Amino acid sequence: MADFDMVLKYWGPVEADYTGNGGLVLTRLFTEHPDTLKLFPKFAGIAQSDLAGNAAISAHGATVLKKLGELLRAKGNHAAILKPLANSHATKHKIPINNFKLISEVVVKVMVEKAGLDPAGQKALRNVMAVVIADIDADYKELGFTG
Ligand code: CUP
Repeated sequence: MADFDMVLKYWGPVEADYTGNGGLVLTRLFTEHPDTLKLFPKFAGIAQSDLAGNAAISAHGATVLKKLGELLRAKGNHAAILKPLANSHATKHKIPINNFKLISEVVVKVMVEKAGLDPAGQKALRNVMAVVIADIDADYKELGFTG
């Protein structure tokens, strides 16, 4: 089975609560990698202890997971989705590429816990994210952003 389909089998519990799961992903990213919090001016003032209950963080987490869902459903045919995303993350948010690798690992962990993603599914998700990140990286280079 293609990697995209393998991961989509587990997407139900994720999309059933994009906000809750998205909040979990970003809270964990910011806890495990505190420097990533500084990338977001609108989150920078939030104390570590308030991350979990913060509505703005959950809202952005939902955005991230919805975007991932779109990417999975595009099954690799994702240039039209990724270009604008790479563009805004290079020129507006200035998010270095390594952060996409960090958030990918957090998504794997959260999907293990919340959706029971099995080892084959974990490998599939890592493969999907590697392709997505390589494509973002190519766009970054075209834009001259050395993320
Ligand atoms: O959209 C958005 O917002 C993005 C999403 C994604 C993810 C992953 C892959 C692809 C895409 N984001 Cu936001 C991102 C990020 C964040 O938030 C943080 C960190 C890193 C990255």
